[in-house]
Amino acid sequence: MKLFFNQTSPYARKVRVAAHELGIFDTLELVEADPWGDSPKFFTAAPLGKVPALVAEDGTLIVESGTICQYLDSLVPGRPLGSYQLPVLARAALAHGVVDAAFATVIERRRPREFQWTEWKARQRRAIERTLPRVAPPPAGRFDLGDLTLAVALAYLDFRLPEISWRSNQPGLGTWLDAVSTRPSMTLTAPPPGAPPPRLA
Ligand SMILES: N[C@@H](CCC(=O)N[C@@H](CS)C(=O)NCC(=O)O)C(=O)O
Repeated sequence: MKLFFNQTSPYARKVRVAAHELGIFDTLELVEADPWGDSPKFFTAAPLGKVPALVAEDGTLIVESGTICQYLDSLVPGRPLGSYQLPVLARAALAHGVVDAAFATVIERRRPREFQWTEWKARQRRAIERTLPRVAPPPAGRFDLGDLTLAVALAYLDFRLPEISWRSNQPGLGTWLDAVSTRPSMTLTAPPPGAPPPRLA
C-alpha cells in the first residue's frame, strides 16, 4: 500500500496514527508529497491533489482520511479502532470538524493580509470554541478512531493556532492529550517543530 502524506498535515497524521495503532504501519510505502507543489506525478496518483491518499494493493485509490482509516481498520481482525461503530464515527466526525476549522484558518492566513477574510477566521474560531466543550475527555486506555482524531485535532491546535488557549477552558482534555501524546503512534507522527505552514503557489 502506498500512502501519500506530508509531515505537517493533520489529515495525514490521522492515517499514520491509525496505522501505528493497528500495527500495520510497516506495510505502508510512504511517499512524501507537497499538495501545493503541482507535481504531475502526485496529481496522476491522487487527482484531487490532497494528502492523505492511499493506493491499496489492488490499485484502488482511497482518499479522505476517515475513509482511509476505516479501510486500514478493516484489514485487522476485530477492527480494533471501532471505525464501523456509529458512536465512534460520530466522535471522529466532530473532532475532524475541529481539524477542518483549524485548517481553514491556517489556509486563510496564507493570503496577503489585506485579502484575508477576518469574519471567516472568526467564524472558524467560534466553531472550535463551541465544539470543544461538547467533547468529553475519553476514558483512560481507550484510543479508538474517535479518540485518535481528537488527539490529532487538539495537537494541531497547539501546533498551528496556539493563541486558542483551549487548555484553560478544557483542562480535562489537556490532561488527556498530554497522556496520549506519549503513545508511540503520536510521538512518531508529530510534526517537525517550527515547520512552516502550507505554502500556496
Ligand atoms: N477531507 C480531507 C482533507 C484533506 C486535505 O485538505 N489535505 C490538505 C493537506 S493538510 C491538502 O492536501 N490540501 C491541498 C488542497 O486542498 O489542494 C481528508 O480528511 O483527508
